[in-house]
Amino acid sequence: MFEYDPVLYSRILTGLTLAFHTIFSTLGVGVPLLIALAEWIGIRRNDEHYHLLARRWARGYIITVAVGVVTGTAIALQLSLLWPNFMQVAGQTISLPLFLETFAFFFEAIFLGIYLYTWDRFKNKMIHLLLLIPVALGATMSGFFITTVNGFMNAPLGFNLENGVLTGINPIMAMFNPATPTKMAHVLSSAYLTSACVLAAIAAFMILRGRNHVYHKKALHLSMVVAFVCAISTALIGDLSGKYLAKYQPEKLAAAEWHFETVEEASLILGGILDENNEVKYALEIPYALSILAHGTPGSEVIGLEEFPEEQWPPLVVHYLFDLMVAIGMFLAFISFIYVFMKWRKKSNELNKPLLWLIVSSGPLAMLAIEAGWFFTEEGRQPWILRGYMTTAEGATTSGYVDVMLYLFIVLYVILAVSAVTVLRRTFKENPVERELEKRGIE
Ligand code: HEB
Repeated sequence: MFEYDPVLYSRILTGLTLAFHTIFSTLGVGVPLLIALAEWIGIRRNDEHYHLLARRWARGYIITVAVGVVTGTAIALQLSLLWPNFMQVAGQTISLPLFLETFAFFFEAIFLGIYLYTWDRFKNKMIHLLLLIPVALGATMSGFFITTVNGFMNAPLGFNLENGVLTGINPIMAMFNPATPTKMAHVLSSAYLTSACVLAAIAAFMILRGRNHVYHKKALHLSMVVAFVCAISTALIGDLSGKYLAKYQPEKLAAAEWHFETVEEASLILGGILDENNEVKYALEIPYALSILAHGTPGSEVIGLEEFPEEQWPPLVVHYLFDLMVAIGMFLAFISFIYVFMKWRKKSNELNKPLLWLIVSSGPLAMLAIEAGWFFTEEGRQPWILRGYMTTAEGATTSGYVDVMLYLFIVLYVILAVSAVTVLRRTFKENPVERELEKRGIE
C-alpha cells in the first residue's frame, strides 16, 4: 500500500492508543463526581433511589477503570518505545508528573477498593461517602499530572537545550507551563460534561424503552443538571483556551481558523472548504469573533499563518476538528438548557420523545467532541513533538517493526472493547434496576 515509515506507524499507533484510552480515562475522571453527587443527595434526602444510582454507577465505573488501566499501561510503554528521543529530553524534565500519575492512580485504586466493599458497613453513611473523595481526587490528580505533560509538549518550559545539552532543569516549572491552567480546566470540565451526557443518554434511553420507574427520571435529572452546568463552564474555559493559544501557540489557532494574514477585526470561520490557493469558500463568517476569541476585544490583531514558514504550519484539516468540537459544545449546552428550563417551568413536559432522543444522542456526541478536541490539540501541535525544540519525526523510533506492533495492538483493543461491552451489558442487563429495587425492598 504505502512504504514502511516508522514515524508514520508510530503516529498511527500512538494516536489509536490515545483515542481508545481517552474514552475510558474521560469517564474515569468524570464519573466519580456523579457517583459522589448521587450518594450525597441520597444521604441528604434519605432517598434510596439515589443510593442505588451511586451503587450502579460505581459498578459500571470499575469496568471503565479496568480498561483504562490496560490502555494507560500501553501508552506508558509506547511513549518510551516509539518516542525514545523525545523521552530522553522529557525523561529529565517532565518525568516528575509522569511518576506522580502512577502514584495518584494507586491512591485512587486503593480507596476505590475500600469504597466498593463497604456500602452498608457504616452507621454514619457520610463516612462511606468520604471514602469517595480520595477516589475522585486520585482520578482528578492523575488527569492533572498527565495533562501537565501534554501542556509541556505544547508550551515547553523549565529547561535549556543548547547543542543537544540539557541544562537548568526545573521540573516544577515544566509542570506549571503556560498551557497547564487552561488545558487542565478544559479537560476536567469536558470530562464531567461527557460523563454526565453518557449517563443521561442511558437514562433517557431507558425511559424511551418504557421503563417508567422514577429511578430513571432521577438519574436523568441529576445528570442533565450536571451536563448543563458543565456545558457552560466548558465553553467559558474553551474561550480561555483560545486566548492561551493566541498568546503561546498562535499557529494552532490560525490553522484552526484558516487565518492566513495577520489582521485586526478578524472573523471566525465556520465550516467551508479551502481551494488550491488557500481561499476559503462556502464558509459561514462571524465578524470580529476570532479577535474576541483570541484577545477578548473585537478590534484586536490576530496573528496569521503568514508569520510562520509553511513547513511549520499545522495540518489545515484541524479546522474541521475544531468546528466539530465547538458545534457539539453548543448543541450540548442547548439541549441541557432546554431540559433544565422545561423542568423548571413544571407546566411543560421535559420527558417528551424528541428531547429524550436528543439526550440519547448527547452521550456519543460528547465523546466525539472529546476525541475531536484531543485530535485538534495534538494535530495542531505538528510538526512539533516538543514545540520549538524537537519535531515529531526527530522524536520517533527508527525501529523496523512498528507495523507489526500496530496490528497486535489493534487486536488487543478489539478484544478489550468487546469484553468491556459484554461485561457492562451483563452487569446491567441481568440485574435490571426494577429487580434490584424489589430485592432491596425499595418502592
Ligand atoms: Fe474544547 C481543546 C476551545 C468545547 C473537549 N478546546 C480545545 C482547545 C481550544 C478549545 C482552544 C485547544 C487548547 C490547547 O491546544 O491548549 N472547546 C473550545 C471552545 C469550546 C469547546 C471555545 C466551546 C464550544 N471542548 C469543547 C467541548 C468538549 C471539548 C464541548 C468536549 C465535550 N477541547 C476538548 C478536549 C481538548 C480541547 C478534550 C484537548 C485538551 C486541551 O484542552 O488541549
